[in-house]
Amino acid sequence: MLQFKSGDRTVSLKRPAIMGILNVTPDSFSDGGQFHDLDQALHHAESMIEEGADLIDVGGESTRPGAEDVSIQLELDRVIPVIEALEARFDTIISLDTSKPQVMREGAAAGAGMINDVRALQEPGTLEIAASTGLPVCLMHMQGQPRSMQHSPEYSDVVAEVTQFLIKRRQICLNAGFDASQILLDPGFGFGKDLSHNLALLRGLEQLCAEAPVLVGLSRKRMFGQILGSDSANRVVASVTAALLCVQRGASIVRVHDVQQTAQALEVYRAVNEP
Ligand code: 7PM
Repeated sequence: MLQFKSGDRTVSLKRPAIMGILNVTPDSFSDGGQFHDLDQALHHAESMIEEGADLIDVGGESTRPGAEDVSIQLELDRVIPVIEALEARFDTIISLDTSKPQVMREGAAAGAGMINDVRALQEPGTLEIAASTGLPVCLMHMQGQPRSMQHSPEYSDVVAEVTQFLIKRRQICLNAGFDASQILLDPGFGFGKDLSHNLALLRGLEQLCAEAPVLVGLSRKRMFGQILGSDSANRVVASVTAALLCVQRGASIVRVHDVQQTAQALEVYRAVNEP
């Protein structure tokens, strides 16, 4: 599986790819209204593309620990205009971060090129709808739900359990009609995992990478505040380091906020590994 296709666009997975995280939560400090938010999002996306993002991840539901659910209409209102505008302006594949079937359907119609589901297509209706879009999908592991997942995550063998879960979900997607090359797996760093779980997953990432192309998201996560021993506001260097460690273990796509810095690290990685 050296590439995945999205319509007429292809992302080569021979080299690690960068997915830039686009913030589309409304700007509460401005009274500029929806146009202002959309304009901000487009500028942000444009900079990430210039800095080297191969994909842009658009999400209208906050999955941060403790977050409450967002209504279908609110999620659609946040993401659809952004997807339409990105699709009209850029060639970059748009990844849609959602767990709702209606948002998957309308997002695909608006031009999304990939579905990123932190609930791994387990919500009612999502497996069928996602399969019907024909788009590639990222299946992520999460223990519990965002509201309470960090309360006391427990595993007997976190690497084995996460890997087994993802292999099972992947098989269910294959049965539903997905092509093997259209399925990415993601261990879900920080989603119902404490620091020791996150570190074990990173350490053992090769096991998952042996199964399918892997996407990882560690960017600016709390685990770095814990490692650095302070609630360090600046987690960029830590995040880039961890992204590189994942790529060394075989990750195909890194989902990041800091595209330019990650792109520089991957340039060095490539220069060493592709003489
Ligand atoms: C607070 C904590 C805010 C965590 C936001 C987050 C992933 C994802 C997210 C991931 C995939 C973030 C996360 N994380 N999708 N969505 N993998 N596939 O850092 O690790 O943006 S939300």
